[in-house]
Amino acid sequence: MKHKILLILILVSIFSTIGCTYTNIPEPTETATEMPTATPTSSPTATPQPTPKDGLTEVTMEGNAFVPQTVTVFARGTVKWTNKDSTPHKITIMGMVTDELAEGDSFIWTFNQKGTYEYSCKYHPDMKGTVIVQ
Ligand SMILES: [Cu+2]
Repeated sequence: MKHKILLILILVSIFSTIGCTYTNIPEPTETATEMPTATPTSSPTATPQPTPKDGLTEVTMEGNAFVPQTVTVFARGTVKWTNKDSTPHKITIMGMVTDELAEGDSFIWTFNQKGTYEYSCKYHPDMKGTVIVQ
C-alpha cells in the first residue's frame, strides 16, 4: 500500500514536471518570412506641381499655343509672353486685350494678386493659357 502511494506520488511529480516542461516551451515566434514584406512605395506620383517662380517667367506663343500652357508664379511675379509665330496674336487677360503681338513681340505683366488667371488669344479662342499666382 505504501509502495502504491509512493508510486502515485512519483508519477504525479513526473507528470507535473512534463507539464511544466510543456508550458516552458516558448511559443513559436512568428517568422519574418511569413510577414508580408511591405514593398517600398515610391514617392507619390501625383500631378507634378510646378515650382512657383520668382522674377520673370517666360511663355512663348508657338504653333498657335501658349508654351507652357500653365505657369505658376509667386505674387509680384512677372510673366513675359513672346510671340514666336509668324501669325500675330493678341492676349486677352483679366478683361484687358494687349496690342497685336507680331512675331518677336513681347508682352510683360506683373501679377500682384494671388489667384488663377485664365487667358486666351483674341484671334484664336482655342489658344488658352493659365497663370497661377501663389
Ligand atoms: Cu493667337
